[in-house]
Amino acid sequence: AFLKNIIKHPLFKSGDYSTNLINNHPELFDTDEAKDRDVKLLNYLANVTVNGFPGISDDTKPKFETRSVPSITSMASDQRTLKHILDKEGPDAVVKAVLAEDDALITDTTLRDAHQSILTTRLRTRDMLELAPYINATMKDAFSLEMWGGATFDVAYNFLNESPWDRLERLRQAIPDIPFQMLLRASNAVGYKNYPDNVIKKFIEQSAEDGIDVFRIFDSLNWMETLKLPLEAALETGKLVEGTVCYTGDILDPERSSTYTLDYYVDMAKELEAYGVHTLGIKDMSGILKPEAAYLLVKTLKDEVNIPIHLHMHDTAGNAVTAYSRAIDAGVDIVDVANAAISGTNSQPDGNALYYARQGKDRGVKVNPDANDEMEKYWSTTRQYYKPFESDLVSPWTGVYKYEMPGGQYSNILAQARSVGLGDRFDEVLEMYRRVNLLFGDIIKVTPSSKVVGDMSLFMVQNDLDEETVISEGKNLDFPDSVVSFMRGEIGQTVNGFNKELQEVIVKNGDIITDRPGNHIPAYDYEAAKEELLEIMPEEEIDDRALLSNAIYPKVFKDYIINHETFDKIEVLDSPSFFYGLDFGEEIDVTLRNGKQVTIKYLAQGPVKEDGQRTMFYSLNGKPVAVEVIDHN
Ligand code: 3PY
Ligand code: ZN
Repeated sequence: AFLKNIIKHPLFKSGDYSTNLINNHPELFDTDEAKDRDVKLLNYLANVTVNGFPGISDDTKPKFETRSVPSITSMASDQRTLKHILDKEGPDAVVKAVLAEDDALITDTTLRDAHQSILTTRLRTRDMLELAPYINATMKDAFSLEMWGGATFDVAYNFLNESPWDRLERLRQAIPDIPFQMLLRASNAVGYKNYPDNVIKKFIEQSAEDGIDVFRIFDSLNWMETLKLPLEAALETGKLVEGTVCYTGDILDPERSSTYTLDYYVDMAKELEAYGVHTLGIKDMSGILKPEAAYLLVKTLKDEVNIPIHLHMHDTAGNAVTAYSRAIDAGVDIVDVANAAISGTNSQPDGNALYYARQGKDRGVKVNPDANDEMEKYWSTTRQYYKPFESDLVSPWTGVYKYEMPGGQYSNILAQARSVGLGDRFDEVLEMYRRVNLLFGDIIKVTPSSKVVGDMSLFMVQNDLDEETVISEGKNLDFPDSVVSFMRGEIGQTVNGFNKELQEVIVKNGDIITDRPGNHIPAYDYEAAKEELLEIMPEEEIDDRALLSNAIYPKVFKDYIINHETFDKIEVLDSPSFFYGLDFGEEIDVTLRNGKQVTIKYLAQGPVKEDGQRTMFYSLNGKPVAVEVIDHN
């Protein structure tokens, strides 16, 4: 009878809650509790402890430094920010304010592109939220925070078990004073293919409603035809719309390309301006805009267009601070930087480095260097949690000038190459990437067109093909889906058109389109989708957000819903526990979304049973709880 409550057991009290005690007396643990909502957290912890987290191979949980959150000392609460101007007076007033600014402004990308580029987009909402009040208090001079879009949408669902909409909503509450910016891949939205027009429009409306202030919209082939519809939809929201030109080639080197000349960029910029966008984005997704090219491009564009110019670069080659500095000399209005701790290499350059680079110049850059230093401490401790997801690029790589590969792609393609046994031939893959670009007619390479070039490069190296044999033998080959789709015109038309011979062997008997892909995609049937979702979620939860996520990522979204049913609100777990589970005897306090506090302690694990399950023993608020988990090892 004295064993009725394990907490009172002398061995338990003395801290000797050994596996034996627990295994010998499983009846002490209330397994019914496992159905309870809070206990779903235990299901998750048990699972991650036994089976690990996808992409993390360490068996033992590393010891992490204690993370301190900087305290807010001075609150300039009456400062009028661009967010206030946008909300009260609209986007044109923001444009005016930006143009009136002497110094260059910044967009901070730490919450989106920086971690997308160097931590494989794994940064969790919880780690953003903890710093959010400090960000709001200290970054009021910023043009914007890029915190949504790109790959963050699917990765949140797919790998982090959290909703990107929820991230937007919660960050919005915590950061009310700074404009939020998202990256939208034109008609590919936040995905890799063209979506129906009624999905693109609704997605933009919903994003605006939920808190996006600045839409940076680009097309992966710089094709105006696919840009128009999303630009129009975004303009209708009353938010700020950044029409974007992707940069490739080298305007300083006429030998490199007769396509991507200074005139090419000026023409597209003017077209976008005429379309009514508020700012012009120059998106150097690979980080290949050389410093003097940056000067020339910005100087020319400042003469040719009247809207603010916003330059986005990656620091892959190590030259981005110099390039930004030259762009500032030439009059650029806004540049994209990241916090030092998640900056450099294929991420954006460090805002503070740029600040110091501009000292002694007439035009500075509006950053708060002391606040950045404080945040650097927070982010560098945080970055350690994500170490298994770090990209392989740890030092500057000037090879990017030759290969023109976007920031986030290098590590992806390296992983892909390794997975198909081409790890040792990676140099060949890179060189093939350069050649495939030319074979495809010298195209813009950014998501999703960059993936097409990457897939084709791997395919050609793997099959020992070159430019000639790919055409002579192509009829008998099954090309990667992305390549077939691209050659059919399904992501749009390229600047120089398709190579007809190549198109024929790749597409074979399939249809080819030459107009806007959206013209060929039937409208999305939201009613039918709702019916389908009713099978896995309650009606009251099927809102527009759910429908949109399902429209863009049907499988990823449904998997998330099903998983979420099992694990519930695991976003409340701290990242070390989320990625590694708990160590034996480790105790954590968790604040649930409803504000309730729970204390969880990991006591022991049972052996694998015949049915492949293990029993994992925890205490939850002092109460013993056992949960069953399938051991996949
Ligand atoms: C994205 O589309 O996610 C990008 O960051 C492209 O550069
Ligand atoms: Zn980028």
